[in-house]
Amino acid sequence: MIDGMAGTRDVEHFARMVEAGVYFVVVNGYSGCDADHPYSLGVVLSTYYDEHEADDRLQDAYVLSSMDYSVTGTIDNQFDVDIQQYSVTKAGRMYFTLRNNGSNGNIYAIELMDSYGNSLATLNQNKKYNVDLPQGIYFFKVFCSTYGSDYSSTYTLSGETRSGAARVEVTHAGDAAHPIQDYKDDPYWRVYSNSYVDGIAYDSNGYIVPNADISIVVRIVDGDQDVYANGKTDSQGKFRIQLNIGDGVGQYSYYASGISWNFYDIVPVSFESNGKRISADIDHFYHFAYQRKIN
Ligand SMILES: [Ca+2]
Ligand SMILES: [Ca+2]
Repeated sequence: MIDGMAGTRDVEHFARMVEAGVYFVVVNGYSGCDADHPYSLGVVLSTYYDEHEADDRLQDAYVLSSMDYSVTGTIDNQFDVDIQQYSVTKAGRMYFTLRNNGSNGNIYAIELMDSYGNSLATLNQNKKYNVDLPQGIYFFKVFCSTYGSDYSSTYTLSGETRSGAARVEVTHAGDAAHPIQDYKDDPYWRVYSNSYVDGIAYDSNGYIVPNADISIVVRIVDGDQDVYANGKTDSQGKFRIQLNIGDGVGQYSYYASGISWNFYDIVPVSFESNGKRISADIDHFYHFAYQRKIN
C-alpha cells in the first residue's frame, strides 16, 4: 500500500486512509544491521480524521493553491501531523498565524520547512509571525506540542505573502479633490479621523507592484505618536487604506472669511513596505481638528 518511505535516521511517520480489514506492517532495515538498538513501532486507528488526510508526509502534503490561504484541520490522534505545501512565486514577506480554535487540551505548533523538509523554524499557536522568504516551495507542518486527546478541536492556519515596494505615489487622500492650497505653507491632502488614502506602489525600476505590503505612518500631534494603517495593493498596484488617527488637536487655524475658523495640524506622514521605510511623493498631511462656525 505504501512504498518509497524515506530512508533516514529520523522517526518515520505516515498515515493512510484504509477500509476495514486486516493489514500487515513489515519493518526492514534500510541499510546495515544493529542488534543493540531496538526500534519501536506504534500504530493507531483514528475515525476522526479531517478532510485533508492523509497529509502526514511531504509527498502527501495538502497544497495551498492561493497566495492568501486559510486551512482548518484537526490533530485527531497522538501521531497525527498535518503538512501543507505553499509556493512563494515572488520573493516577499510571509505573514501567518496558527490559531487554536478553543481547545484547552491541545497545544498546537507549527514547523516551517524548506522544499527539502529542512526545518527553518518552529513556532507557537496564537501568535502572528512574519518572515522574509525567497521564491520557492515551503511546507508547514502542524502538530501538537502537547496532545490533550482533544481529537475534534480544530486549528486554523492562515496567512499570505506580500511583495515589497520601493516607492508610493498618493493619488488622493481625505475629502477634497485636490491638496488644500490655503493653509500654512504647502498644499496638503486634508485628512480626517477615518479618511481613506489612495495611491500606487512601484518597485525600484518604476514598475507597479501588485500585492505589495503598504503601511502608512502618521505622526499625530496628540501624544506625539506614530499611528499605523496597513493594507496592500491590488493586481494593478493600487492601494486604498483607511486611517484611524482620531481628530487633530488644532495647532493651526485658518479663517474662512465670514464662515468659520478651521483648526488643524500639519503632521508628518511616511510609508513602509514589509517593515522598511520607502519613499513617497508626500511627507505631510493636513490633519483636521475642529471647526468654529461664525454666527
Ligand atoms: Ca489532521
Ligand atoms: Ca495528518
